[in-house]
Amino acid sequence: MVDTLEIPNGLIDKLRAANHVVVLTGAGISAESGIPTFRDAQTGLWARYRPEDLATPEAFQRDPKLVWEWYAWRRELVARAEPNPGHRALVTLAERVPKLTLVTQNVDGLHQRAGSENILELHGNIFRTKRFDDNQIVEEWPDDGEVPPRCPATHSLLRPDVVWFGEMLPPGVLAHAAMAAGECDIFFSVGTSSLVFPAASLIGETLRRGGLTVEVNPGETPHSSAVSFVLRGPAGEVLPALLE
Ligand code: BV8
Repeated sequence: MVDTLEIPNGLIDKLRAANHVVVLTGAGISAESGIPTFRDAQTGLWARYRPEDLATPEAFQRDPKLVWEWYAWRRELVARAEPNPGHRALVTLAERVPKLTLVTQNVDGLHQRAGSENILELHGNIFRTKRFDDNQIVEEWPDDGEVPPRCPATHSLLRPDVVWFGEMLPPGVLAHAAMAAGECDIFFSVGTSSLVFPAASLIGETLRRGGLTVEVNPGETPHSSAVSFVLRGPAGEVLPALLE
């Protein structure tokens, strides 16, 4: 519990003095909304599936129905979930600091539903759908029972508008996130195992120039020994405590 985990005064003072704060979030910030993380051994999404079996273009070409239904199941799960105090604390933080750049690896849209704005979605959004052939977003398709559905105009198979392993991230979004990490006063890494690239390399843009870095995570990550502050607890408790 956070009350056994003191928020260092030095960090509170730095946060109050900060002009530009970057927050990078991962699946961990949605864990307290009931969304399984990717690597949580017990309930993790990967516990039942291996990433290369589902989150790759090859997997979709191999078994489009399996991949579509896995995302449909996750969309259902997320639609029933609610943003948690961790998401909401970031909305408040954006009101407190002159500039907050929120970068997320999550595709669940919970930051938007909490009220955050101008979110940099590095890996897309599970509620957007696009043509497999040419990546054009498609808003509607016939509910004719075909799985995956097809674009009514071109008949291309449809897929979620998320970045799969082996696919490039949206270039503009990644460049914006890297620029923010390169100039911010504080970089928060919240609820991410920091194992997936290039997202996991963003903190390096801050570390390299001796900027302040904070890890919010109940568990260790490859960055734990390098960051300025480690707040070893759940985001839903640690982030609100930062604002007290
Ligand atoms: C790319 C969207 C250029 C889809 C995701 C071989 C071939 C091709 C590429 C590679 C390769 N080898 C390596 C790569 C690069 C690859 C990669 O990084 N692989 C890893 C596995 C090594 N990256 C890519 O492919 C990227 N593209 O590089 O393109 C390229 C192209 C061709 C060839 C070479 C290079 C694309 C990566 C994006 C993949 N898409 N998501 C979907 O959602 O289905 S990744 C997905 O996994 C998430 O988006 C996220 O990024 C990642 C999961 O990480 P986390 O969010 O950190 O979640 P995780 O479960 O791991 O950790 C949760 C954490 O929360 C834990 O630390 C836990 O302790 C903590 N936690 C738990 N509870 C709480 C908490 N924290 C706070 N509070 C709590 N309550």
